[in-house]
Amino acid sequence: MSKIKDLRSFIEVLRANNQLAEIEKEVAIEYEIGNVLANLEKRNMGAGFFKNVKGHTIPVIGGVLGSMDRIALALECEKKEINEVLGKALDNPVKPVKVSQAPCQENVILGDEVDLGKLPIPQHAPKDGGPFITGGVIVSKELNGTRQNLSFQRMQVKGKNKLSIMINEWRHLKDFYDEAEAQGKALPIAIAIGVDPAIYVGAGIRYDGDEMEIAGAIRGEALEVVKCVTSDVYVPAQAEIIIEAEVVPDYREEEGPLGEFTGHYSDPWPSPTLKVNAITHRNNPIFQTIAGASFEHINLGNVLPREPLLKKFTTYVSNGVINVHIPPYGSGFLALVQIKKKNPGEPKNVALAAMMTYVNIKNVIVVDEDVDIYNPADVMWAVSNRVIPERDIFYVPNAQGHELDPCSDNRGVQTKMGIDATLADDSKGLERVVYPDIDLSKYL
Ligand SMILES: Cc1cc2nc3c(=O)[nH]c(=O)nc-3n(C[C@H](O)[C@H](O)[C@H](O)COP(=O)(O)O)c2cc1C
Ligand SMILES: [Mn+2]
Repeated sequence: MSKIKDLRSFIEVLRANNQLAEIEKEVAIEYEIGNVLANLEKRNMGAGFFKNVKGHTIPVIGGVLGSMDRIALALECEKKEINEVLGKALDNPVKPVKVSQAPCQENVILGDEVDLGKLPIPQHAPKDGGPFITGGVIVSKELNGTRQNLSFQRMQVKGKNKLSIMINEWRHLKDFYDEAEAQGKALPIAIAIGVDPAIYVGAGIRYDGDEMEIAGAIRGEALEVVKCVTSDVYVPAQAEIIIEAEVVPDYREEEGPLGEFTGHYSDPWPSPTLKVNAITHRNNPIFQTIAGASFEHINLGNVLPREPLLKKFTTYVSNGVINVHIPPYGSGFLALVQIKKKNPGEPKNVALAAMMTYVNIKNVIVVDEDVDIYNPADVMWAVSNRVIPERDIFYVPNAQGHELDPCSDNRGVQTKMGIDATLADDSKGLERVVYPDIDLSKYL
């Protein structure tokens, strides 16, 4: 059995592995939490746990899954096994189990007592349009059925019991909401804040079923869900905080701007709104947040959900593929492939396969087995040492990319680029200098 079953137990794991920055100093909800999180990320100093938030009694944690090291801790595997663990989870879903009592309902706030202002909802980036819930997992259920779904949607606070919610195209929540709206009905949903990181990982993945099953598969056991107090949506039992709400039909209101995954601000957007009917929470709850444009945002939305298929597509083209990575510093537009090549043309075929995996993937760099794809310095070293541009770089003009990419047009049309950064077979028989890894604790 996993020792991680909720956010609290994972915080213990982070603490034990020096991946937690514990901040006792009082911090402001406007900009200061976001700024500290961004600076922790730049210096690779762990998740930020803010114990003392000005004007609030609830502590805030952010950046929980902001690095591959912390993701490996969450998935209880080595960094290089992350793709494999997720690929296996997708192939072996484990359905959740219903329970009648749950920690997330230790405290119940209903009706007029509901006040979103009592939750420490941060304003992260300097030009964000207001406080946003960004680290809430939306649990939805189709109106006339039993199918549930997990996803992330940004939500701006618009009142004591009112939020806006941005629901993009090609989302399961959009299917559920469109169906409800066509009948003129509100769609009940719930927002789970602060859960087992396996549930966060599941929520970022597109899967044609209940993503709680993917979270269960990651843990290797059925996860517990409990019925909401005001609806028949089933939510993760160990969540810190649950906001029970409904998406109102036939109404749109502008929300935004917000720092997006490209590292740029998105424009304000007319979005549906949520009416909040209840807030339930554990005793001494912890509020979890994800800063916009942070590595955590990109890891959950672009890296983890896409690496398993990237591995499949590139391996289909070459069985010499060792590992793949979509680094968060590339906004999901860059893919790295590590390969043991047998043919000089192989890296180019592999790069083309990577471009086909997802429209977002624009630039692909293929490296040899001696290059660490989790280390940007090593990748840049390979590009600097092993690339002859006219031989190794190729372009695919007018291909489909992502419309938020600053280098694409409004339909997302753009040029894709492949770089073969593997050492050419005829390259003077050079040998790389390698110092073996050692355990430095013996010396320090
Ligand atoms: C931090 C974060 C924020 C996101 N914000 C939004 C959002 O505001 N609107 C949206 O539609 N998708 C957003 N996404 C993407 C979806 O949550 C993601 O594609 C998810 O897999 C959708 O679930 P589905 O496949 O069940 O529809 C976000 C993802 C992450 C990780
Ligand atoms: Mn889904």
